[in-house]
Amino acid sequence: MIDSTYVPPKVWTWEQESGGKFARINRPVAGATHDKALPVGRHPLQLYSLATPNGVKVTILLEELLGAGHAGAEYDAHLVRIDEGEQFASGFVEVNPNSKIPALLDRSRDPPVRVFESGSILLYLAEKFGAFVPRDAAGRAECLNWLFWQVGSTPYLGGGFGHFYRYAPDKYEYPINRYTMEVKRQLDVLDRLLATRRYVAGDEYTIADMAIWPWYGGLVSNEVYQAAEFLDAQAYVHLLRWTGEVACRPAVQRGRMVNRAWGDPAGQLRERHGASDFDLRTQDRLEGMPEG
Ligand SMILES: N[C@@H](CCC(=O)N[C@@H](CS)C(=O)NCC(=O)O)C(=O)O
Repeated sequence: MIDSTYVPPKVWTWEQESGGKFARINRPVAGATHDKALPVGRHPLQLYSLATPNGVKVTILLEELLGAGHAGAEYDAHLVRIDEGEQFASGFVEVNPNSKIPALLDRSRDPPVRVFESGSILLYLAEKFGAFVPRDAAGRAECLNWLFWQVGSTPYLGGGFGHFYRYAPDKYEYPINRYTMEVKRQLDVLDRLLATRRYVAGDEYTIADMAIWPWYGGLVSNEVYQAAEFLDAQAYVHLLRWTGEVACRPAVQRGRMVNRAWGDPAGQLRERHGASDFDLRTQDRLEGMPEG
């Protein structure tokens, strides 16, 4: 099947926008586009993010750490509007030269430590607080197997399937088929795994669950790319069981709200600067709930 008659030139040049949802911010070069310092709050950890699945991984872990009593995990979460190019501000580029959310600055160390790439942030925080990574060698290896599986596999889901199925200005059968094949294979990998164990790495809930849930849990519960029907998500029963179980965790419910700037206002906490920031939101939701 031929989708297009495009013949690549000898040397590609950047001449026009390609169209599509994020075409306006896409560039073939790195670096800052403008001078702007990052805001800094009062807590040791400064997070610069947005509640996309990559952002939510980190806010879930921070809320889990705080829920488990690690007071040193207090954080300020600053909203980065990637649709407005804020990831190209000079201050952001200093923390993440790759210009992608999430990015973290640990100001409890001198000099402060920058951490970027969501998988790296999860591991950094889990090691800093000694939590959510098994201590034994076999358990730790299995947890990291799945953490790195997510980091390596999800670009096929996001940049591949999500782009061509949801965001591309025109729908082409060839790339949608190619990436649907791969995404369904990945869903089957997880479904078979979760048929044999409660959590991704075993009996223990770990950073591997926190990395995988926002993407693959989001996909089968129709929150990511609205593709659950297209992918026949109801067939992945073990993945759905785990998705529901993780979704019920209070820290997950808090974490997914942080730096969220779209959708139901009751599910948004655009900036988080303290635990009490959730109280008003919770109140809003409870007031809107039917009683029993
Ligand atoms: N591998 C990176 C991916 C991060 C990423 O792609 N972030 C997206 C939002 S989910 C972003 O900041 N996009 C802005 C851009 O591409 O300019 C990670 O896991 O942290």
